[in-house]
Amino acid sequence: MRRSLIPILSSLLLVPLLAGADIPSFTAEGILYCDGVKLNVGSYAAPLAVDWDGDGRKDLICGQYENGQIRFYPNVGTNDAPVFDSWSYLMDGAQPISVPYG
Ligand SMILES: [Ca+2]
Repeated sequence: MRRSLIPILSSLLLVPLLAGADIPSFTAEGILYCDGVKLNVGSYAAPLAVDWDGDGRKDLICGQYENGQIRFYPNVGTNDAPVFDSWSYLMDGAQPISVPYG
């Protein structure tokens, strides 16, 4: 079963997505947490699940409205049960990457 990340208000939901369905069917699986706190990137979250660090586990990359910065949440759990306990901004040298926003 594929899963999808859905931004809802300022939190993120991880929801199952039925692969191959003409009309996707979503069921709420739960709000994502980071280090025990609701994962919140402010408004207009733009999430993507991808193995960013190459360890075989899908991480969370999430754009945020504020300053157009991009957060990286490494997955320390599994692909079926992701766990996030820290995050950092994606950097370009010493500066956080910032993309146009608004
Ligand atoms: Ca990874």
